Amino acid sequence: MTSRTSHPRKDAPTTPARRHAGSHFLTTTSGQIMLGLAAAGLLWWICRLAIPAAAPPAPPPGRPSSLPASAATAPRFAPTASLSTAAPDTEAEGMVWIPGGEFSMGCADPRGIPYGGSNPMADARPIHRVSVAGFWMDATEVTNRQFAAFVAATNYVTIAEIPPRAEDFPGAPAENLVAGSIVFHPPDHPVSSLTNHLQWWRYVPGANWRHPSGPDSSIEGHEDDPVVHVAFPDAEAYASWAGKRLPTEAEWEFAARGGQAGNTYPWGNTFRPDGRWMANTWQGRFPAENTADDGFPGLAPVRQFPPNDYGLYDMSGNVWEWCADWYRPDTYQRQQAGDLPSRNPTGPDTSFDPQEPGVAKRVQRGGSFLCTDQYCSRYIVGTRGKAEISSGCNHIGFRCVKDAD
Ligand SMILES: [Ca+2]
Ligand SMILES: [Ca+2]
Repeated sequence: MTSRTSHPRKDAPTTPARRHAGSHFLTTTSGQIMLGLAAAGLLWWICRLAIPAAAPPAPPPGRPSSLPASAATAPRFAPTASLSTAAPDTEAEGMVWIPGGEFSMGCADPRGIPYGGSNPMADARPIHRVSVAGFWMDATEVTNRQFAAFVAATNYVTIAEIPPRAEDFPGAPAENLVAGSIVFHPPDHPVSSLTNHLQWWRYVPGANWRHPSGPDSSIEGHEDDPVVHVAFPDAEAYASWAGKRLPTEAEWEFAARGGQAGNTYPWGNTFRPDGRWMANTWQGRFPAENTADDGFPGLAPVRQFPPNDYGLYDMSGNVWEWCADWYRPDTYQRQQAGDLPSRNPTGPDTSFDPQEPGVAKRVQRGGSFLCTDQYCSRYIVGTRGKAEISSGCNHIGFRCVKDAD
């Protein structure tokens, strides 16, 4: 559906694990090729990773500087009606049972609320009623330890580890045909504008899940950190191997809300209740100043912050989490209108992002350790993110779900 996904491919890779990518194989290949071409123009294209393409617009004149969270979130939400489905008798190791039910999905305009940032989040409206069946969900983001077990069992090779092929990009300089991924690299000085994210994103040859910051970095001692540099097909491949699947966006949000209705965060409406840090986000002036007041300047091992009412950790912050749905900004409008189902929704059939027409994107949720009220405040539970499906990054991970047997 994009120039990348339709790029011709003459043969297939031979590693058995590659077959896990299934129908996404062509996408995987072409995406990796693009990642290898680290020219500035392509980097600009690739680096738009679930973050605003430009500085979000300033609040309109006359907007109150601060609204109580209840005023910003409550009016259009209705109570969650959880199903009475008890957890199945069988255990699911490392997973918690999410009972399912009907809930109000979406986000009120968060501008003007504390920690709400300045992005109107229009793609998360209208707030609308959605129902999901019960399911199991990983209590945590998938960790390096878990992903290593998958790779050991399958010899799976992630997109970021595969060098691009010269024949797919005739004329590309050989030095650009290198495997790698996108890494956050903060500038050593404050930036005057947040419109140019090339100021803090770099394509790093040799960066991948084993080497999150580049070839000289390692996951040794970080086994309980969430795995990163996983593109969408990589996450799907892990889920398939584990007998699981990626959550739909509706499942993810139902779970993140923990049975509550209309809260700003998975834990409530106060960003720091009683002064406690509830998620791994960014403190300081983004992107140059990182005070790490929450204890973690970068990734945190999973389970470092309190779980939500369903027992799920890090549903806000730490790493973005891939969802199964294609991204479109009008998905909620179509669901509200009955054009898309509101019962166990799986999203639209195709992707479209007016910021980058023709680029295939899946939904991501929850924000990351880089989220701040100055930029991309998508730790707010009802907000939505999106990313090009073949692009990994050192703040993108995932967790899985599983249906009841
Ligand atoms: Ca932090
Ligand atoms: Ca997360």
